[in-house]
Amino acid sequence: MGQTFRAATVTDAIRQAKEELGPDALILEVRRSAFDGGVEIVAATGQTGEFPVTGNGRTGPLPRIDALAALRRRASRTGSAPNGTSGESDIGRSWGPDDLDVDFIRQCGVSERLASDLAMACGAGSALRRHAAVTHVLQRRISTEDLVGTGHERVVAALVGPSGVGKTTTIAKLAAIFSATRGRRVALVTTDTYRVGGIAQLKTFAEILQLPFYTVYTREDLDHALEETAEADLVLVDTPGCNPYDAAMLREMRNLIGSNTPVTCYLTLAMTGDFDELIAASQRFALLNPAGLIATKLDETRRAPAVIGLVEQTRLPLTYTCAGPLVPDDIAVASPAALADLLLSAMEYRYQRELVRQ
Ligand SMILES: Nc1nc2c(ncn2[C@@H]2O[C@H](COP(=O)(O)OP(=O)(O)O)[C@@H](O)[C@H]2O)c(=O)[nH]1
Ligand SMILES: [Mg+2]
Repeated sequence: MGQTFRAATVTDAIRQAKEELGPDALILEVRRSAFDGGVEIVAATGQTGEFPVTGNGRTGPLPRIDALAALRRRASRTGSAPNGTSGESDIGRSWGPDDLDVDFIRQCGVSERLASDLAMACGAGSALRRHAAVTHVLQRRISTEDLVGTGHERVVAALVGPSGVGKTTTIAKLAAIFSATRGRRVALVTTDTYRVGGIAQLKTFAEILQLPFYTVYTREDLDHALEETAEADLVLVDTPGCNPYDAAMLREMRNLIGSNTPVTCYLTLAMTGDFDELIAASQRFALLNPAGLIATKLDETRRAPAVIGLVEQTRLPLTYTCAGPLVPDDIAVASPAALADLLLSAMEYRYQRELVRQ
């Protein structure tokens, strides 16, 4: 196991590692820090025999070992080669996207054209070039943006979505990160007065983080809470799980937070769901006019690239991705590079599985 060092630049992080572990420190991994835009390196003393093969996939690790290329070569030698090139080497396959890669990406809900461009990019020569090529394609075709800008304008954001997708957990993660590490004044509001324990869940986080907390039953309550929290830079509004097919509940929610209020809604969806259902839910939640998407439970699926299809189809910018329940660690700002990591790790997993099946 290595030790993690965080700093603004790689040089600074390496200096820290060498001070701590000695001049022979081995740098095992370099990755972007998901939140403060700095870097993290994992280093160990020179004598260690341990060597982690991949990063956690969430914070944009730079791949050191080209596992995907190795797996593709083995898959092609053992007969499951794409484009009918079984038994041939990689040479001669660079002229077009790999059909199996296109199929896999299409199955994640991505359009034929984007899947083809992504699969083509996945064929790039080295792991780093592949990552750069996929990131480049995503940069042009998929929009991502942070819910809170770099300025200090006040943001009032409500997380809306079906039940159990992780709205309350994500609010706790955002509240912890923005108040503790980004120094923002955060206030919490809940409108989840339906479910037993709905209020208590967020109230507990508010107490732990020592943040102002308001429970809102009516539009007047909300106006009052927003007045009371006028000093806060970020007000996070939790909402009850809403059945996308319950039109009355959606309207009720729109009347509370979705119309003539300074609240911006973010649609939160768990990526474990069936893709068509996710699209249907996003169409139903359009009533609340969401400004962006938050994708959760990416850790519980092997079809994580579905998030690319979802962003492509809904045309909503992706703000955050969550890949685990831990507060506040399991959240990352969405970016084309992070989505490229997701896609490439899912492809790697697919190749590994194919090899095991043979
Ligand atoms: N594996 C995993 N679990 C999550 C994630 N986000 C939330 N959860 C869990 O999902 C469950 C429901 O979360 P909750 O925040 O109460 O959902 P809500 O009904 O949308 O507010 C809880 O057990 C959370 O710990 C995630 O990204 N990955
Ligand atoms: Mg909740």
